[in-house]
Amino acid sequence: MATLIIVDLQYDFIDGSLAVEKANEIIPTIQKLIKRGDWRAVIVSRDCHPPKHISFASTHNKQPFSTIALNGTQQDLWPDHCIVGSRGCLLHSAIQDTLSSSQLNIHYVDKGCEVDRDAYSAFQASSHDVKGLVEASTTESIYVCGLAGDYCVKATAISAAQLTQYPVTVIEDATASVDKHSGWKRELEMGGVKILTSNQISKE
Ligand code: VGL
Ligand code: ZN
Repeated sequence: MATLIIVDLQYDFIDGSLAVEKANEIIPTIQKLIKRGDWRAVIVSRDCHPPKHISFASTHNKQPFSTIALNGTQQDLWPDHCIVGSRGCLLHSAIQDTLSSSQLNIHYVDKGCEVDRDAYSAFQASSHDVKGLVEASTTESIYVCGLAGDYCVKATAISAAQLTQYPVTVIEDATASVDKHSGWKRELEMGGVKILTSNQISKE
């Protein structure tokens, strides 16, 4: 059996300040995946930022969707999003309800909680040791879905492939992306991550 990682299915990425085109279309697909019920573990990540977070363009008086050099790395700048305690930070209620009514072994992990550090990968969550959680669940493989395909899903899948010994697959019809260019898919493949549709994985 496998582990399912559901990345950042929060209102700000669906209909809020950083809405990803067609994000709402992946919700039924993800509900169906949860309802398969045969996951060894389900890890549900949330982007959780304090006000004035380092990734907010407003913090630096810059335009959103730009990049600045900061502490020797490139920091992407976004509209304010997923502020702890706001509606935008909440998981979509349909996903939350489907998770809550399942009998699955669910771990909620929060990332990006420190004001001066951004985190795209669920494996960078400060609330949990996600690698330890996956390994403790005696899983055979890892599937990743959610938002956004070209940012946090990509980063989570690539770190899963780097940090664990399990095969990693991104479920293509259960993710949506900020950028319409498909360069991120090539990056996944170069990172050793497979890309399949939910129908393909149900036949595996
Ligand atoms: C994300 C941009 C900023 C994501 C998080 O979840 O993909 N994107 N913070
Ligand atoms: Zn963020």
